[in-house]
Amino acid sequence: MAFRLDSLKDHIRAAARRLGFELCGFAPLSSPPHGEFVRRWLDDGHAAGMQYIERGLAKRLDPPLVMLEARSIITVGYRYLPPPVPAIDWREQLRGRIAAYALGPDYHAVMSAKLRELASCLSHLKEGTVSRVYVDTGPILEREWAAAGGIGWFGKNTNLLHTQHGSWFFLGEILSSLEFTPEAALPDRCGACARCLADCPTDALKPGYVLDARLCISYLTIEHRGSIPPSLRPRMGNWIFGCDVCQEVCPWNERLARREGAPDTQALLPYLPELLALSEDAFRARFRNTAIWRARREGLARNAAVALGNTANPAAVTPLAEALRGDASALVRGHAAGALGVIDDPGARRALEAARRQEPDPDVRHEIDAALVGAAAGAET
Ligand code: B12
Ligand code: SF4
Ligand code: SF4
Repeated sequence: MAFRLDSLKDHIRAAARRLGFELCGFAPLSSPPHGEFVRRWLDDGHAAGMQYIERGLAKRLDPPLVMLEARSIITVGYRYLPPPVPAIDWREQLRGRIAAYALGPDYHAVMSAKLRELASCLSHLKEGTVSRVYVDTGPILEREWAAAGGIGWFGKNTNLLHTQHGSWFFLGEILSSLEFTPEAALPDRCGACARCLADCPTDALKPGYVLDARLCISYLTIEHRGSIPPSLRPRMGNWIFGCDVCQEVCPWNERLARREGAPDTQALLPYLPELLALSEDAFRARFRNTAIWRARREGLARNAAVALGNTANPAAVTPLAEALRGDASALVRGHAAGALGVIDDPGARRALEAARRQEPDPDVRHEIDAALVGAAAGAET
């Protein structure tokens, strides 16, 4: 018979706190309560191109498949304070916007190292304990187990929320052979609020905790590899890596203090022409070991092109025309063409016509043709 090890909870919580994990919860392993929801979400196509979720589904729905000895999941929350957002006109200054979670060193590496330390504490506390640590990338329904462990409640924006920390925290977990009694789940405190649903720029959030990743800016700018549907581009504003809108409008986050100190404009609101022109080497030097690495040079430049178009600022024409003429990636050239098509400026039209004569890629030529039609419509109005 297995031992109940509740007396260890306080020790583990204290060790977690020393390592910087302000939240720590314990959930016995069972079938995840919302497994059916996940299946339906996948069947409805809401995962967009994230095939890895479907591939790892059996493990997500049955954690002992990941680790046979697992009896519980210890979940931790690691806070990150969003910085203040400088009050600048991004259209005028050609500035993109990066989601707060992606600033600074990559949280996967930071948290994994700390979780491994916590796991080694567990084996000191109880000999023979088997542990496996995860942050984000494993086949674990992290919010499910964090909610079951009493760390937060599911907000309507699908993020996990806590009364004191809002949703500005990452999750990580240890699958453990130890057993604990269940924690009480936190009550839902969204109430009648539905701000996140109303304010999502692309209507990606639906009632009933559904996020349609096909529409979500976070998905489009980070995970999506191909062309961004033209109908969504104008709604992306200047978000070029992730999106914080459904968190920023949340009253539980709004009331929290932001990070102190002068805002780091260059990190939070990078200059778009510079990002569009980054070489592979420059991208590596600037973003290796940060979360932004995941977008790759091509993805970030694609996103920068879209945001430059959304500035509608004639000052964006020169950097976009250069990308259309010279970027090695057809994806980037195509998005530069699309962006030029929405800027009402004779230079944009000239750049598109010149590129049309020499562009070898049929998809980019298609973008140029569509952009020229858009530019002509703009000139008539
Ligand atoms: C895939 C993924 C994404 C995708 C899809 C997001 C999504 N909502 O599914 C995209 C790329 C869009 C994304 C975006 C973001 N992500 Co993300 N993402 C993940 C990842 C890898 C898997 C999530 C998953 O399994 N989705 C599948 C869906 C079906 O699961 P779910 O939305 O969690 O749904 C659950 C609930 O809705 C619940 N449920 C369903 N019905 C009901 C009914 C009731 C009554 C209740 C109570 C619950 C409930 O059941 C579901 C299963 O648990 C997790 C890490 C992980 N391994 O879990 C990080 C993770 C969820 N992401 C995270 C973050 C920080 C973000 C962003 C904020 C980043 C940004 N600023 O751009 C945005 C937020 C967008 C949003 N509103 O969700 C954090 C969230 C932390 C937190 N406090 O919640 C995680 C946990 C990573 C981490 N380790 O910290 N993400
Ligand atoms: S991250 Fe942005 S686009 Fe995605 S659901 Fe939230 S507000 Fe909508
Ligand atoms: S904005 Fe309102 S509905 Fe959305 S998560 Fe926050 S409290 Fe819940």
